[in-house]
Amino acid sequence: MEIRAIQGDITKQTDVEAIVNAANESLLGGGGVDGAIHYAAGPELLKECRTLGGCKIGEAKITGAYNLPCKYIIHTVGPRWHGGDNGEGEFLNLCYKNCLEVAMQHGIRTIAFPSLSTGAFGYPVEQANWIAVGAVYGFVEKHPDQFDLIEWVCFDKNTLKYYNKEIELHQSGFYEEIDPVSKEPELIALLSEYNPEVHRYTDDGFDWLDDDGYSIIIKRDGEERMYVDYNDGEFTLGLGCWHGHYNLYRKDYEDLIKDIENTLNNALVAVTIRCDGEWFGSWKTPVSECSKKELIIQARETMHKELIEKTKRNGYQIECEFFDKTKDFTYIIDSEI
Ligand code: AR6
Repeated sequence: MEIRAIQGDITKQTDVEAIVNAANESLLGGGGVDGAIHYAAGPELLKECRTLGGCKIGEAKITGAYNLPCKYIIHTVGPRWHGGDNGEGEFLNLCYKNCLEVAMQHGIRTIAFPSLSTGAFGYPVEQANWIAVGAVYGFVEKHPDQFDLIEWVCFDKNTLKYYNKEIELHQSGFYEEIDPVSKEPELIALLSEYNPEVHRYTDDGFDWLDDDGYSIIIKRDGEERMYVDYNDGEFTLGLGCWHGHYNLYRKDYEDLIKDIENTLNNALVAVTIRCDGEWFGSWKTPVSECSKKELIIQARETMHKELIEKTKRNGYQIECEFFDKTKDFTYIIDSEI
């Protein structure tokens, strides 16, 4: 079973039984890949399409392929991009799922997709790629042994680059989920020389933890300095005023371990900005990017417009907190007007 992306013209693919068409609701042809497929398949395709009664966004319908080298064409209608908050992702996901479902029903084992929705329908390819590749990997996981080849035939190099990137991430295990409960001993071992306190939901003040959740706290001179929690499907790392979340993907867990190690080595710094004593946000940064100039740039990136105006008038503070408290420092940024 192979999942891949190649560059080419989908109408010329000879190694698949079916190709997918990025159609519109009428199924009566159009521009882009739809136009190319109708042109290459010949007028008989349009005749068959007329009998189908159109197709809704996210659905898939199958026809013969006529003059094309493959056997079938699966027509689907991708979502038009309206900014991303209008269910575009779900519809795009449905397109891939339904095409594969139809293919499976027809015993099709090799299939080529174009980059659905990323042409005339305006879906940004850097957002369509992870939905598309995720949908295919998700389907294949649920239906193993049903396909021999699923590929994207990308018209241009840039599109190919984005699909390849996502496929590589899936193949490298980036999206594999780790078991957080089995990681508890590993985390405790990593922190063992700092006398970690481990808490569960039965402990006083920890009833916010789930049954399988845990909270590992490191104190220095009696004061909480760093913590690592697993709860509600994610890890949290806290240092001083900053905390960050890490999901259960293997790659994210590796980032968590790196961040813990860097925190313990005082190579990771928690930065907080305050204006008139009020907290306005925290983030983490490597110690190598902690010059006053760099921190001001980072601060500006996190601030909304109103806050920028306020800090210009009243000035602000940038606090840097290390695991080793003695290294903490604060920059006072005077008003800029
Ligand atoms: N082979 C492979 N990919 C192609 C080909 C080809 N021959 N031709 C274009 N592409 P689009 P959409 C790429 O616009 O965004 C039609 O008018 C193209 O570069 O074809 O889903 C329909 O009738 C892009 O990366 O599909 C609908 O009205 C990708 O295919 C509407 O466009 C998709 O671009 C559908 O829009």
